[in-house]
Amino acid sequence: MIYGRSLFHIVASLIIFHLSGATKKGTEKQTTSETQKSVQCGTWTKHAEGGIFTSPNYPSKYPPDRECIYIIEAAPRQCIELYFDEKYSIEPSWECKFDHIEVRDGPFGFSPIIGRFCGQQNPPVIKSSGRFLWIKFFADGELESMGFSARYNFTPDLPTFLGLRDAEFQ
Ligand SMILES: [Ca+2]
Repeated sequence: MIYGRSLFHIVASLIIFHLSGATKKGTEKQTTSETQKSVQCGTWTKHAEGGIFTSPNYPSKYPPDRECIYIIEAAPRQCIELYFDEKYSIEPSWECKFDHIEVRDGPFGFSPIIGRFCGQQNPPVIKSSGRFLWIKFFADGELESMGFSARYNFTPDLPTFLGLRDAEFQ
């Protein structure tokens, strides 16, 4: 009798486990067809004094199905420094395949990738090698979180405090 009951319990657990597995698979399927569904958002920004941009609704939860592209442009001979606020949370997932931020060193979605970020720990300070940073925020169809706030400012692209460095470039 006891054996039968615990067997029932195990079977029930397996069914629940299977169901939650199926839900995640459903999410994955949705992710592949995300491009038609996602709402576009984001900005192209080049305020000389720097600025701030955030995920939609920050610090409240971002909505599902979003793809925001932020492009930061510095003046000639300037680079960009990007800082993420500690109040940061993006749905964690293996290799950030669900919600994520992607940062690229250039003006395009095919520029060299600097990093892909999600989870509870805000990304480290990011520096561009040139005048542009391309940043994408992506949210899939379920499980939303607080999102991010990022601050950027511009710095000269050559370290002027090092005479030695200047000599290298001549
Ligand atoms: Ca999500």
